[in-house]
Amino acid sequence: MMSPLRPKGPAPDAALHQPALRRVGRRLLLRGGLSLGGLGLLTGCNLEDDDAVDRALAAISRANDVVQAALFSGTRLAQTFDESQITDPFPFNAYYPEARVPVVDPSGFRLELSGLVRDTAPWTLDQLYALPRTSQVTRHVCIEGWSAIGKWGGVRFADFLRRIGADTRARYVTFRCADDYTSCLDMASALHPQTLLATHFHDTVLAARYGFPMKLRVPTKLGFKNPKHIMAVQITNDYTPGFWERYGYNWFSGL
Ligand SMILES: Nc1nc2c(c(=O)[nH]1)N[C@H]1C(S)=C(S)[C@@H](COP(=O)(O)O)O[C@H]1N2
Ligand SMILES: [Mo]
Repeated sequence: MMSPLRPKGPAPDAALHQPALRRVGRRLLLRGGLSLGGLGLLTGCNLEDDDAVDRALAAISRANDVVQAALFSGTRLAQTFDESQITDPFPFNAYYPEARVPVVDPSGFRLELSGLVRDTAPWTLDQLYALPRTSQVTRHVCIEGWSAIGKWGGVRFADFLRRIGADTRARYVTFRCADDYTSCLDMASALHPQTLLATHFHDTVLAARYGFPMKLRVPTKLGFKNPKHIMAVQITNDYTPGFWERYGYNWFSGL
């Protein structure tokens, strides 16, 4: 839907899926009873070619994100589950196969902080592990059509943001990861009480394939909005599309 600005690094399968994404977008649109003529009326565009249709669909998709973000309730909780319902084994997913999971050295690790934040001192893992930890059993829903229940533990991200003196009136929190993944989260979702800076999974330190040293667990969002292997956190008013958003996935992607 949006033009594919290729992120650097190895080309993921998504590059191949781009035309498929467009087809899906069109099919959904037409199934929703909107003809191309109707789309033209709605957007005030003359849809004479494929690019014009794609631009119109992209505009609707962006409007959808704005509406979803405006309707998001910062307090409505995602469903939680019993530990007996945990999915075992929990699926692994990334834009590359499991053999290429990044290896992060715990001893040298420092979480970098930047942007609209009072205290940008980097954090060691021991400092992060010493923070008050809560855990939740929630459902992870991947856009690729599977879901799984897991238990994540870590510090409430809202508490962490307050502790570092983040300006919580800023619009976004962006994440840079040890692979070439990036993600950009709206502040309301970052402050949601169930959003965790998760260092633990199933009561042990997060395994490499699940995002060591930490992932952001956001149970109110689709799986791809849960960045693994977080290296750096930035508080900002500037929107930077995340890894999958650059291939057309919707930025808000709430559940
Ligand atoms: N750093 C990083 N984070 C990522 C991804 C990735 O490729 N790299 N994939 C996302 C997607 S699409 C999903 S479904 C989940 C998968 O998490 P899991 O391996 O714990 O199931 O991680 C998300 N976070
Ligand atoms: Mo996903």
